[in-house]
Amino acid sequence: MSRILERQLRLIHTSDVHLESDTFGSGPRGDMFRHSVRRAFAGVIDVANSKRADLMLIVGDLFDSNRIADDALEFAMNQIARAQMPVVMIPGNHDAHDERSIYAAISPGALPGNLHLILDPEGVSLDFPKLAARVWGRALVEHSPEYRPLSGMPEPAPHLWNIGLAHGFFTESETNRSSPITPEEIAASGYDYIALGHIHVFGDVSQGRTRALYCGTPAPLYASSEAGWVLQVDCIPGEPLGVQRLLVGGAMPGADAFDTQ
Ligand SMILES: [Mn+2]
Repeated sequence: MSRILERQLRLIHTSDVHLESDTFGSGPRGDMFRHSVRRAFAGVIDVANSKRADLMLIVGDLFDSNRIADDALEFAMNQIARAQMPVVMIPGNHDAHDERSIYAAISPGALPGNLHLILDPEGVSLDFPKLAARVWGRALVEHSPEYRPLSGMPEPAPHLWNIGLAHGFFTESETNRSSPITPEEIAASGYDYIALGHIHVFGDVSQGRTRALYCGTPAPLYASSEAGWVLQVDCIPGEPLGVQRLLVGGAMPGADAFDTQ
């Protein structure tokens, strides 16, 4: 029986911003790099607002580490608060939810009202009834070969858009990579969309009827010309998902969007 979905849903999918990297070093040069990453994250929020997205997904590694100064944390939360839609976020391996977790240190009252931060290591589904959407994700605690970002995914719900979030390494063969995600897991999910993070460049690893994509980093520094993008995903009843890459900041006229299908 086909599902009856009447509501369109527009997602903006980002990951791997890596705010506040200390690999840039100290001094003016490091500050300049860190500032450009902050600008990129602000650009992601601008894109989501200008495209009137219904939901934003931040799929891990918003921060480069768990050693983040108060002003940087405040900057990130103020940016998220600027988004005119709900934002669902999971930690990644750089900002893992372990004993040093930056997220554990934030009191829930200090989070922006539109931020749904998933910190449950076993995974949790969040319902957005007005959007006819259910979003599942789990918090990465330890980036290891034993950790499987897609394990424990519940069955998809009928009559809803089923969306998953996962921060890990897509692999078709058995390897010893940490946080592996396999084609079989994606195919078996039955979900409409799995938003992936960890790989810094765009990648389409869709399986069967489930679309699964890496959005790539929006920051201009981590993947040369392949950096600086977010994904817009349009879920339209009765149609294949529409996926577009959008350039953050719009610095290149004429190159701000192209269809990947
Ligand atoms: Mn990562």
